[in-house]
Amino acid sequence: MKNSKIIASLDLVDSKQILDLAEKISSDIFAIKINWPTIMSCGVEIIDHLSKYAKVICDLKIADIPYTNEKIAGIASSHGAWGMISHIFPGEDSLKAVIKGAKGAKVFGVVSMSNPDSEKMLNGNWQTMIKMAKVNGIYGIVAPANNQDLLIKIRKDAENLKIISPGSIFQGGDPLLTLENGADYVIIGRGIYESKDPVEFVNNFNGLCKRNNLLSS
Ligand code: BMP
Repeated sequence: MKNSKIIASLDLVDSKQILDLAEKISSDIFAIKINWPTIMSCGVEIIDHLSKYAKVICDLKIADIPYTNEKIAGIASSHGAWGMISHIFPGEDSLKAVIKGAKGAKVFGVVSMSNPDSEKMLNGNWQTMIKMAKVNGIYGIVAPANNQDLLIKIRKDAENLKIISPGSIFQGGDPLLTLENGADYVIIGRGIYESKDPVEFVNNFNGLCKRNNLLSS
């Protein structure tokens, strides 16, 4: 996998379209993220197929009781997921069950979201959720690319946790600024798969990162 800061969110519902796009861009991105619409439309095997091209992060936003969480995480892991996204808000027992079910796959916890109304509910609790992420030793967290003030605060508090950031381009965030403000990777969906030339898009963005000293080589 390429030295890239891009996690491509291939939020499509046609297997062939997703696999064709994965084949084209996989050498120029860090990872692929897929979500519920994709898995429900293409079947869970889409994780196995995509894993041949790139690291796959399953955006499952796991938020159930521990018994169910462990099963969800276990299924994603058994199909080759490199990582998965879980909610943290249901509590520590539920998060621990995700970690157990993930069997070594990386767990990313949601500590804030990019939709405007998350400011009214979820985002105010980011510090508590980061604390829980650290105590339980998960790999990373999700923080918004379209709320730089919040992202900067989260970066300061997150220490070694990796930050992956959605909310660029179609949701108003600037992906380069997001990396400059401390996100480790930007999650980009429509900006890639709705662009005229996704390969050109990812190459241009990798070039921009390089020129801004955000990539080591
Ligand atoms: P897009 O770049 O097309 O806006 O896609 C962003 C992706 O990140 C979508 O899959 C969305 O579900 C996800 N996402 C988000 O936009 N905001 C969040 O706070 C958390 C997400 O996982």
